Formats: sequence, structure tokens, C-alpha cells
Amino acid sequence: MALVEVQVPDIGDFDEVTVIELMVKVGDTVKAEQSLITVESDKASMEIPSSTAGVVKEMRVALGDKVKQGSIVLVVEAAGAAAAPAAASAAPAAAVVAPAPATAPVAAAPVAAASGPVEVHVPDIGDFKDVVVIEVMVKPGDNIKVEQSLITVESDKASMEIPSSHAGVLQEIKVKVGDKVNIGDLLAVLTGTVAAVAPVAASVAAAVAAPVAVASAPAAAPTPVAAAVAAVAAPAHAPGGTTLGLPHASPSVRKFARELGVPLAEVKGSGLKGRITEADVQAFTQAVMSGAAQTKAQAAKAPAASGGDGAALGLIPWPKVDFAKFGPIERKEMGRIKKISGANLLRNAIMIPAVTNHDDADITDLEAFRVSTNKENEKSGVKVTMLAFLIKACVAALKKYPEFNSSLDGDALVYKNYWHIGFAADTPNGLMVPVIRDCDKKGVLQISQEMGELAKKARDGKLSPAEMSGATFTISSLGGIGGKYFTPIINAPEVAILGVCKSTMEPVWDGKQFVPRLMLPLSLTWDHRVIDGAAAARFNAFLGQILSDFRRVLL
Ligand code: CAO
Repeated sequence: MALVEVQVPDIGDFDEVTVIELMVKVGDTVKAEQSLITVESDKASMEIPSSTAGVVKEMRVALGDKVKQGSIVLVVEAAGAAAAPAAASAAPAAAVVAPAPATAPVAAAPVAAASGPVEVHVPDIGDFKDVVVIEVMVKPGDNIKVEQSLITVESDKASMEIPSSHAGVLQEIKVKVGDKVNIGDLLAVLTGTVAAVAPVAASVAAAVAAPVAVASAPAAAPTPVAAAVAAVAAPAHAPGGTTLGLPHASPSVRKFARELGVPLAEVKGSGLKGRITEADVQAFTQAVMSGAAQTKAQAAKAPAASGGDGAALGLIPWPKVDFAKFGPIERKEMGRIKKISGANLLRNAIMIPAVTNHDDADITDLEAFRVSTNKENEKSGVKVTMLAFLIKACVAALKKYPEFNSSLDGDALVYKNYWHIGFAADTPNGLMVPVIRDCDKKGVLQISQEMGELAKKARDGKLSPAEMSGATFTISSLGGIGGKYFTPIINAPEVAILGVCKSTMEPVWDGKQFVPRLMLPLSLTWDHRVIDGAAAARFNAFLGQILSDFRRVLL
């Protein structure tokens, strides 16, 4: 196996950038194109990918190091065949930070007086398409300087600030956080003052790419472009801290935080210059999930979790009763998990137009099969439960009716091509929902085993946030306890939940006579914004067919 030195690829026009994050360590197995380190300049941060797949043998850079094209990042023992030449596989990185076309210095741009409103467009930002606006840094009425950053955009592997091509008073900002922008899109309209008008596609493009060179080239003589941009861009940057109030974190950490719904601005960074790392986001999530900390949004909602006064919903106040007047009482603070899940349940109950369909499934044969399987497997120690069969059956139904495995995102539906099933677990601390991942790829025995382990962890209070996230559908089984039907509350952002109660022997008419069959009560709650009643009835009917003849799972 060959040892390969992975180098910083062609990252555009800049000289040296600072290593602000190491994303791998010695011993890690890396894939080709996997991000290895994050580097940062004044106005952009980007991840440097590996040219080769293999095992990391040696790190050649440390936090704070300055690197440039050709610097060796690490040494990899290449997997399999000879590694692709670094220059070739470095191309994606070059594409990520595609250098702006050579331009005339900003200082040399013609100066003109603006007459009437001036439109500011997204300049040439290289090979980026559909980059997401993650921050709008200005507001109508602001006095904008030429080259002042207006918005921050982010791609998979880089984030950058987009400067204004003109000076003036901001009349209107045409984009908002979450919008996707491309070269030439209208960003803002300015009115008023004299503007240093430079051709947008030329000087502004330089302003985006050039600060990288500016920030990192104190030793080298800056190019005219870099020098000119430095002069106008420097005041906008808060050295050593956040950039214009934006939390200091790499694009991948931002993405990670967004996926978990973590408000990055509330996370304390432990990295270089207070940078927020993935570990910081994880620690924050753990603290919130364990109840040791609260997000600002949770703190604001806290009164609602305990009943609140309903004022925000325009309801009459919650009844205040002196219970002690009627008999002896004892007051106990609710546990943290109950408070957190209470707030979530309240939101989901209020915000989702939920409907519940009830049905029965004939599980006579399935129960007989389950009992015999458990007898055969007695020595293995793994007990197969009805819930494991239900999970498998639900995956088949979710595949047939994919909207049940989707989530609402604004006006769009996100269909998930993975089937992670959450199950409600009753614990001494309150209700918890561990998640079994990729249930489509697992057999009933493996699901049973994982369910047992996760349920134990839940009862012991040892579930990690990751073990409770990512579910696409949830099952709440009260079958071991009793009851007939109930109306479970959907676990947002999922769109449906299946409630299951205790199966009982019932007389069922087979067309000629009543026969005793073991019937399982099902209660499917669904989000009427996404699912129609007919689809819900079909889902339940299909589930019933599978449970009555489990061979259908194979079809
Ligand atoms: N009908 C009849 N019997 C059932 C059944 C059903 N639908 N489901 C389970 N049982 C039986 C089991 O076979 C087992 O019997 P044996 O001990 O004789 O084998 C017994 O009930 C206990 O099962 P269990 O509850 O331990 O196992 P499970 O796989 O069904 O459930 C778990 C595991 C973690 C989901 C469960 O322990 C639990 O916590 N349930 C509560 C969930 C809850 O609170 N939901 C409400 C949420 S809304 O507030």
C-alpha cells in the first residue's frame, strides 16, 4: 500500500490561509473528497478535501498553521490501487473556491454619481450555483459603503460574504435567509449618495475572492486587487471573533447545527478564536436534551409547557385554583424530560391538524409464529416482540405510501428514502422516543435486539441525542399494558404515528360463522395537511393485510 502526501489543491488566487479546524486524526479512514481541514480568510472559509482514500498515517498541519497551494496536509496510506494524482482529484476543491476572474483593481474603477436607484446584483462568484443565503447583514435605511458585505452565502464546503458594488442608502433588500442565489440575481436596491461604480462582474468578483489573499499574505507583497479590497473590506471584519455577528463556524458545522435545529448563535465555541466546532454543537445538544440547558426559544416557551396562560393563542386564562381549599395536597416540580417533552407535545397538538383512524388487524397467525420463534430462539436470549413485527410491517406500508414517511418544509414535502422508526418508551423520567435506524435493512430479530437495548438505555437515562433523532415515523405501543384505542400525538416533523393497544381474542365473522381471532387494535394519527383520510384508511388496511399474512412483507 502506497503512502500518499495529500496537498492543498489549487484554491484560487490566494497565498496563505489559516488552518482553523482539523476534521480528521491519525488512524481515521478517509474517503476521496472527504473534507480534511477547514481554512479561513477574512471573508471566506472552506474545507480542503482529500485527493485519496485511505488511512491517515500522519498529520502535517496543526491548528493555526498557514497553508497554501501545495502545502502537505497529511500522509495517507492509500486504499487499494494507486492513488489518483493529487492535482486531478483536487479539482473539486478548486471548484468550490473557484477564483474570480482576473480583474482590474477596485481602486482603479471609475467613480460616478448615481442618478436614481441602483440595483446590486450577485457578482461572479465562481462555479457556485444555488448557494444559500445564511445571513442578511444589512437592513433598509442603512448607509452602505462600496464593497460593504450585504449577505453571507454558503455552499456545501465554503461560505463567503457578498459585497455591494455601490455606495448608497439601502432602499430594499431583495433576498432573505434561506433563499438560493446565483450570479446576476438582484440583491438590493440603493438610492442616494455618490457611488463608486465598478463593473459588477469584475471588481465585485475580486472582492469576494481576493480577501483570502489579503488576510493571509502579510509577508508577501499584495497584488493591487488584494490591496484595494483590503482597504475597503477590513472595517467590516471583526478580528478574532465572529464576522459581523455571524457565529464563527465552518460550513459543515453550520449544516450539522441546522440539521439538529441547534441555534448556533447560542453555542459557545471552544476552537481557535472562539470557533464553534462539531463537538461544541454536540455538547450543546446533549445539555439541552438532558435538561441541563435550555435554548432561548425553549426558555420563552417554558410557561406554555406547564400549562401557560394561553394568552398567546387568544384563549381565556388557565384556571387558577387553590386546591388546598378542598383537601390536602402535595406539590412536586415536574422533571426536566417531562417539561421538555410537554412543550413539544403541546406544540405538536396545537399546530398539527391531526386526525386518528382506528382499525383492527388479525394477528392470530403472526402471534403463533412469534411464540414458536421465541421457543426456537430461547437460548439466544433475544425475545422477539410484536412491536418488532409491527416495525417491519410499517416499513412496508411506508414504502407503499411514501407521504407517511415525509416531512413538511414550508410549502414543500420532503420524502425520505430511509426508514428510521422511533418507538415510544415509558421510563421513570417520562416518555422517551429512541430511534431504530434503517429498519428496511434489518430483520425482525435484529430489530428486537436493538429495541431491547435502546429501551434499557432509555430507562437508565443513557440515551444519546443521536439515538433519539432522525425518526421518519413513530410507533407508540401500549400493548403490554392494555387499552383498546387511543389518539397518539404526532412527533413533529414526522407526519404520522401509529398507536397500538393490547390484542384480544374476538369473535370474527368469516362469512359462515364466528371464529375466534386475535385482534390487534391500531390507531393511526396523521397530519391532514399532508395526508388524506382515504390514504390513511388504505395505510391501515394494508398494514392489517401484512399483519394477517406476514409473507406479504416480501412482496
Ligand atoms: N397485545 C398483547 N400483548 C402484548 C402486546 C400487544 N399489542 N404488545 C406486547 N405485549 C405483551 C408482550 O408479548 C409481553 O408479554 P410476555 O411478557 O408475556 O411475553 C408483554 O406484553 C410486555 O411487553 P413489553 O411492553 O415489554 O414489550 P414491547 O415490545 O411490547 O414494548 C416498549 C416495549 C419499550 C415499547 C414498552 O416497554 C413501553 O415502554 N411501552 C409504553 C409506550 C408508551 O408509553 N406509549 C404511550 C405514549 S403516549 O403517552
